[in-house]
Amino acid sequence: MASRRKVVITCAVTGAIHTPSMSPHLPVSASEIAEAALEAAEAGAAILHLHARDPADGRPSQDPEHFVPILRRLAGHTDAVVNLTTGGNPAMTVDERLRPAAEFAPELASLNMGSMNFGLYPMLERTTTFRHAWEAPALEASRDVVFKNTFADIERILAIGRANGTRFEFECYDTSHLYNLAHFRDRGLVPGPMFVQSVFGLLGGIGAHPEDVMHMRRTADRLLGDDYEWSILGAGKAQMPLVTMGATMGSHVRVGLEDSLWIGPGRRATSNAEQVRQVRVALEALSLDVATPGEARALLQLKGAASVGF
Ligand code: KMH
Ligand code: ZN
Repeated sequence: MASRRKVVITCAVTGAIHTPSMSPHLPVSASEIAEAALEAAEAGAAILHLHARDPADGRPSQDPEHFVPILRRLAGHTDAVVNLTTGGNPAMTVDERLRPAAEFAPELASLNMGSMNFGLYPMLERTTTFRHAWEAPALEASRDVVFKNTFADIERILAIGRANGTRFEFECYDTSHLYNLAHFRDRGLVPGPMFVQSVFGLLGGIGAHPEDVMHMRRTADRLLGDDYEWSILGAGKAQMPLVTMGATMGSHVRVGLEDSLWIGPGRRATSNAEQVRQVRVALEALSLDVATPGEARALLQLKGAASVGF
């Protein structure tokens, strides 16, 4: 009998989209981020997608110094795969964004597959009181920021992976990003299996309608054949409906407070682990098995935790 498909749960723990005032449950300090990540792994996340924040005021930071205490706490305390962001915050330079992946040589790093608008400013309508002076201007500035991921930028980050053995979570926010990924695959710069994270419902990317999910899936199948592992995330309120839809169609799933602060209509998630537990219940109700970190490593052909630089 064929073995049952294993679904890899990624938890994106803090991110750069939400600001500290948007939820009292968003981890901000290094110890909060590390504890939230450990709890998410305990709940069933095989992959931990990590950003860091400046402890002074909670702003997103790609300074490797801000990752060190998080990575130290995780090393030896969880078997989960560590996935470091190279997206950082859309307003940062690519030089800043790639530093943690270059320095710490994680098993996985995110790689955003095209330049795009990245509209966070509608969130200003939902939060009116901010604790830190940087928060509202950062959201407002997203009206006029291009999240820069040119072919040259992508090539640079791919070269880091070739040098240090890091593989990538290819973040695809629209069908054009799948074409970009196929382009790099055709040039021999991206070995399979490609881990494709389809991102739905971010302002500036594809929407979160089921037709959008179907179209991304069909396009990925056509361009990438069977040389990819498909994962799905929905931003905000689209999170749980979309990952459930994706899982029934053969995807892996990503949840976490980076992508949504919610656990249900009008109800804030109290932790990353709560979202992991909720998606786990949904997967098990669909008779789908959750992958262990070891199974995720085998599926994605990762180098292993013994080969990271932290
Ligand atoms: N929050 C995701 C939609 C990255 O870290 O490279 C974007 C993201 C980017 O995860
Ligand atoms: Zn991220």
